[in-house]
Amino acid sequence: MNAWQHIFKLDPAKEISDEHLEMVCESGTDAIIVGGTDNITLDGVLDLLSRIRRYTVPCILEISSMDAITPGFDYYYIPMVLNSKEKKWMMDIQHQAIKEFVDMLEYSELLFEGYCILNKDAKAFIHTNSYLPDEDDVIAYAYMADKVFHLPVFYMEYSGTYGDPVLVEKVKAQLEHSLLFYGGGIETVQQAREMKEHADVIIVGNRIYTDIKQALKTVKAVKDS
Ligand code: 1GP
Repeated sequence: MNAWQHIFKLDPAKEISDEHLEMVCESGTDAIIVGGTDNITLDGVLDLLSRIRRYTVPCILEISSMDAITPGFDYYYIPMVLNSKEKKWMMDIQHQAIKEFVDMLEYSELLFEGYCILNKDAKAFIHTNSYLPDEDDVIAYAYMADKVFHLPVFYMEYSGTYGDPVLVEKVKAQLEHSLLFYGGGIETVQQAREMKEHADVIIVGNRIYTDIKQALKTVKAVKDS
């Protein structure tokens, strides 16, 4: 997992044809994350899981709803939203999930992500009652993820909009141990390359649904760079 560079994120609440799903799974990406914010149901998650399982690509559930947790994934990513104004999204939901599901999930399959949501219009930002941190705030969160909480991943989440590569570079310089994940608004080969220059892993989501060909090109773009 430490050598991963590119991940596609599929939303169980969105439709994807078998043909496009095959393209995504066979694209050479390092893994597929199943995750989203709205209308996440167990049926939707199970349907996508069984369809992705036809392929060999590793499959991860990013847990956003306790009602949609199921065995069968290779890994489970659990966001801890550092810039939420409510402790619930940083600590309490995760605490509850561990209490309820600890027997079902192997510890080695779990990965806690220090999430920093940086697009104020993103559904996840609104849903988790987050505030928009300034640059110094973000860098301090990166420090906390890396050196206080020792989280394996610090995730700069711009979901739906393209972020600031200069800030991504500054955050990367702050991290000694945590991997830097960047996600949000990657639509072109150039954007994929620009963010991958500093982030360890880029995550491409929405582009799969708006222009599958461009989305697929982001894989080669980062693998060749
Ligand atoms: C969303 O970070 C991912 O959680 C990817 O964002 O959908 O904007 O590509 P996009």
